[in-house]
Amino acid sequence: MSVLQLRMAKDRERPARGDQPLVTPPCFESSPVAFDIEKIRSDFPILKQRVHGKPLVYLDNAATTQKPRSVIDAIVRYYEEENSNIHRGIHYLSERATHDYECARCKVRFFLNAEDEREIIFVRGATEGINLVAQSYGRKRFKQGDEILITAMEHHSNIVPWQMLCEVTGAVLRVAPINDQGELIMEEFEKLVTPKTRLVSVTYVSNALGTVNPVKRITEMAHRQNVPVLVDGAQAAAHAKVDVRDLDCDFFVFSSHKTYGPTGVGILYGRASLLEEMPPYQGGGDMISAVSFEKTLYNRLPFKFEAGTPNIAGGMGLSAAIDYVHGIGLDNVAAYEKSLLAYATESLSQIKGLRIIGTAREKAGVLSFVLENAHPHDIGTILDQEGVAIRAGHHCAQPVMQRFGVPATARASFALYNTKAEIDALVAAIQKVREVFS
Ligand code: C6P
Repeated sequence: MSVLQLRMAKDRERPARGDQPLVTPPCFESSPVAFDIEKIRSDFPILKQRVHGKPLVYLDNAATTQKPRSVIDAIVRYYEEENSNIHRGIHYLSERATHDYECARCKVRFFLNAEDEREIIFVRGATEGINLVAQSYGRKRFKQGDEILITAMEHHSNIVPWQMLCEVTGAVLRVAPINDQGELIMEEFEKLVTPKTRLVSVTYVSNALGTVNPVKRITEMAHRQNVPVLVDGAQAAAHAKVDVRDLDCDFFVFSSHKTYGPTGVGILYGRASLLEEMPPYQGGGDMISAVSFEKTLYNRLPFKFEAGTPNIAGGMGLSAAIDYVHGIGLDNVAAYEKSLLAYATESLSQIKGLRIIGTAREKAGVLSFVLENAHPHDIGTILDQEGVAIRAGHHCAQPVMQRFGVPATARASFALYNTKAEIDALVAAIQKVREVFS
């Protein structure tokens, strides 16, 4: 992988904060190089581990991805060389940390192809991003009888915040159905976008089924009725190029930790015109421009939504993670993971008594399955003894389990460092489960 070359972009003619000096954001100027799996694997220190005496086969990437050395180093570097609070100090360390943190924001902007850094809000993760929109955008605008449209394949993070909002506003949650393959039924979806719909909120990629939703078609349909669209990109951002302007979505959320970055940080992208009108989500330091007991004036975007000291080290780590995936090239990643998924689907389909849950035509690297006579938790436990890490359970998507009539599934999920040999190890371990339970 080539080292990312960063070009210092021209200063923008916009003050970073009140009358403080500008930060100088970087832009990408790298072209991805050939996909070298051995090199990639060597970038991830944890993959060298043995678990229960067996080489670690990490196939729980939809829960969280492993971190490359460069991300770990970026976090250590911040604490060793820059540790200070940002946006507040006038001393060297604070200015340096502020600069790097704002560079991270700029990098996210390019990563998502957003128009402006003001549209990039640092949050704790996808969950907080959705809650922010629900509480800020939704509380202000929604009233009795208004409708929020989601799909039957959503993660709880894209269900519960809307239910909470419905409780206080009297709005109603509508759910677009999915077919037996786990695909959104577009005709039904379209019928559910009505003059009462105030927001559509859909996942890009289902964490439980692997289905990739036709987000661009969804935004077109919703926008024809002037309905804004939130895209939950938690399972998408690390696996394919995301272009919020091409998708034409109004909000987009993702979590750093599923994108090779650290936990505790994530991004809410919002269209500037909508964010401008939205009230702050939380109050506190940094989100204000002036406070008195009579009145508080809020800061400008994006700081209006960033109350309190943020996860600064997390931002540095996310920045390094974006450099990392950008250096490999998300088109390369998508093609590679597609080949892994095809190989795994073919291999697992040969296993007697195994049923794949989620067989959509458009799928990302998630393979959910059930096995005759074996509970998914038993599958997970036996696989773990073989060094194979998968997730077993409802994957925080209980309505999906109900839709498919299963209490839980076992789920293998792939990332750019996985190999076909690891899928063979998964298959061999599943055969052991069969031996135990047959
Ligand atoms: N899914 C999984 O194992 P947070 O927890 O905020 O980083 O991400 C929440 C979230 C939102 N949407 C989707 C589609 C997700 O998959 C997730 C997280 C993990 O599938 C943990 S439950």
